[in-house]
Amino acid sequence: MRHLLLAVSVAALALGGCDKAADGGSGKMVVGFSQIGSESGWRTAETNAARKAAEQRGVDLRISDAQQRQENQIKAIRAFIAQGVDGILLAPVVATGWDQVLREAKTANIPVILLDRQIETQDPSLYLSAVTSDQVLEGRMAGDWLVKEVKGRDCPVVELQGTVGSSPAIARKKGFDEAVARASDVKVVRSQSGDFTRSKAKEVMESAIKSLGATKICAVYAHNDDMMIGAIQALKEAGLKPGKDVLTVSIDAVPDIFKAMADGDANATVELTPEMAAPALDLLGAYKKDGKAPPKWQQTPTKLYLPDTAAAEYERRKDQY
Ligand code: GZL
Repeated sequence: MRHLLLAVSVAALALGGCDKAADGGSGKMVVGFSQIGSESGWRTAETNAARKAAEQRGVDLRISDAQQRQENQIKAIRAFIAQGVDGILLAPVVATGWDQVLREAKTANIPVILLDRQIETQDPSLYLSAVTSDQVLEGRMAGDWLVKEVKGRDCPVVELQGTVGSSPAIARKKGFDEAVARASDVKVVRSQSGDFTRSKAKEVMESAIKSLGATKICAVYAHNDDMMIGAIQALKEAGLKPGKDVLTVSIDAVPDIFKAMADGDANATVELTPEMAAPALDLLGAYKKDGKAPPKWQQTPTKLYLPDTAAAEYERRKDQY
């Protein structure tokens, strides 16, 4: 009988005290952040901004780097659940395959907030809210700029897509296609994933130049600036002048694209703020306090930048990344 009592009291302590176990008695809100990796300058900036936001709010933020693999993100979420954290931030590397593990978080009463990317699910109750930009708008803005820039001239475009199956890659393609569909002269002649990285995008651009012919490319549209930086290297190595012979438009507004614009090697970028964790932690804090569900989507702003402000924008941003 004594053993049974002991077993029951240990179990009760573990269950009842899981919040206590998570914060180790510090009294701080404990949040697990399943981050994708460090595939781009923007991603690294988001991680740094998340650390700063947690510090400013006195939140114990535990960041796990999934190195671009969904299975590592799922493992990290399960570990956060076992630790009994107060909330989970998830930047989902791809849009599908999250229902099971998010159901486990829901069963454990742990709210999940999506950062910078959306998921596809039949059950939106599986996450508390999503802090993201409007990624279709980003693609549309990039396409509208290019259509205006070429003014009716015939313009074959190479598109460097983000990670296959990720919400930004799907949405940014959709938005760009909608914008250029209205202009018969602007046509995507090659569209391939550069996985949001400089190195993969450089390879894809090199093979596009080889197969299409250097003089046949009027513009490059990249789903993020890091891929555009890789493409710019490939274009230069092929003897082309990016920003002049070949127009460029990409997304993120990282310092290096402003440097490229100031050097005359790039033409346009659409801004995406890396400050996604701050609003997410505020939403989480408010929810933990009053239990009122926030709006399902907290949209971050979108803005187009051109070379005329590039030098100043580079100076303003270079220390944030
Ligand atoms: C978009 C974000 C993308 C960035 C890339 O919200 O998920 O992932 O545009 C990053 O730089 O890799």
